[in-house]
Amino acid sequence: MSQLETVMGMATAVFDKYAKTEDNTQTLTKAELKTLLEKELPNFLSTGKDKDAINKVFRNLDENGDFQVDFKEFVIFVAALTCCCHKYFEQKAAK
Ligand SMILES: [Ca+2]
Ligand SMILES: [Ca+2]
Repeated sequence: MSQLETVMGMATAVFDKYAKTEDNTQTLTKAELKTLLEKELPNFLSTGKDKDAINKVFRNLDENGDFQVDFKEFVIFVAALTCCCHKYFEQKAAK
């Protein structure tokens, strides 16, 4: 697989891993999202100190308002976050 294909596969694997912990296996609850962010994005999002932060992130991600984050909503979030971090990754790659 190419690098990009690997990234796509890994994004899917990460989502599945946390989505299947509780409730609907196809979607993330707020608790599942919180664990995912803490474990997988510790450098980008610190939700630990601000108790309301996870609520804000969850509300922003849950575009259709069903109190679950589905794969599409997750991918949009990852894409948006990657855009925000574009410069950061460029600098890292240049080193
Ligand atoms: Ca779930
Ligand atoms: Ca949703």
